[in-house]
Amino acid sequence: MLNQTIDHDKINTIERHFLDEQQSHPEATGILTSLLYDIALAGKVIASQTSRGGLAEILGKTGTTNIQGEEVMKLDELADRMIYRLNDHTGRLAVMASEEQEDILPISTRYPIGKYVLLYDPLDGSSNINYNVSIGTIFAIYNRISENGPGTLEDCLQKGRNLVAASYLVYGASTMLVYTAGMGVHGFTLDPIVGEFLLTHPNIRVPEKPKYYSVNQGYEKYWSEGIRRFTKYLQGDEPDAYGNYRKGISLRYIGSMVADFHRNLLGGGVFYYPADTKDPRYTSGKLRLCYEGAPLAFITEQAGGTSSNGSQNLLDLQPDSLHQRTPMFIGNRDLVETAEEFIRIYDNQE
Ligand code: AHM
Ligand code: MG
Repeated sequence: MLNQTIDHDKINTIERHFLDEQQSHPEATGILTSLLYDIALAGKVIASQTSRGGLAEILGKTGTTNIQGEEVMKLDELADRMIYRLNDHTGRLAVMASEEQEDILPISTRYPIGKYVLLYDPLDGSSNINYNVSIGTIFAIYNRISENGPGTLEDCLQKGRNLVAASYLVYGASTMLVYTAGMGVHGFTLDPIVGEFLLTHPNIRVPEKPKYYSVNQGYEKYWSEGIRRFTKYLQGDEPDAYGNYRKGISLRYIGSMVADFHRNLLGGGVFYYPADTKDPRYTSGKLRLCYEGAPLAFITEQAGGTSSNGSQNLLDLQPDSLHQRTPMFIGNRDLVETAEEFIRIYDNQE
């Protein structure tokens, strides 16, 4: 139950917030608003499943591997199917694509075709599922670029710059949904009793002073010279290109990018998953441009931060394939730019 002392005039539900934003676009048809609401609903359903964890006997491996060659957990499949099913019949989408599926996901001919394109990572950080550690979901929404008929692969392979909206949910101690539709970044916390997302973090801005760096330091031996020195710089042990040292910042690494990203968005910092110089599978890093990089890059930029693959803004990269991987640096602008500088100087990368 909501606390009786709360001023109800100030309670902003996610629906009310979406509608308010829609009103500042007189040309808006309301379809995007409805689509965002569909996403919030999918998030609520997934949150209810993740919070039940082992109780619902949904943990454990299914014995199959996904397109990335990783083991698929039951909860991943559930989230994947849930998002598709909640969105395939609404008439708002032309096509979908999921990190768990090899090809684009067409809309059945039984249903009307819409004008938007939805890409999603149904459960990010799935290696953490069995340990009751925070995981998340990421959504990317584009306008279709094909003229008519069923949506195409080309509709899904757009630069992040074309994003209309992006959102993630983090299933942590509480469930939060954070989104941007190009008018700032806003965060909502799920009230599990009322079953509604309430606005708790309006207009999120990356704090100017970063607190954290987030990277899997266990892979240090696979890093390039530039990444190694950049990390030392973050620890306060290496000067930047101008000979300046910074005060060391704390390392925090959960291993669920959404959760690591979320903490750094609110606390300030940089998350990076660099290229691996030894493992041929990860020479472009591990994370996926379309499902993870681009949507979080859009959110960061809207919050005053930036992103890079080491030399270029993630939003400017044209994906060639749905599951393309990319090295990723994301967070406070000065730290991301300093990472680029180290890479330029020590790894001769332009
Ligand atoms: P996933 O989408 O299959 O869960 O993989 C992505 C995850 C990210 O959430 C996280 O940042 C990264 O993989 C962790 O990888 P590692 O264990 O190599 O540090
Ligand atoms: Mg992922």
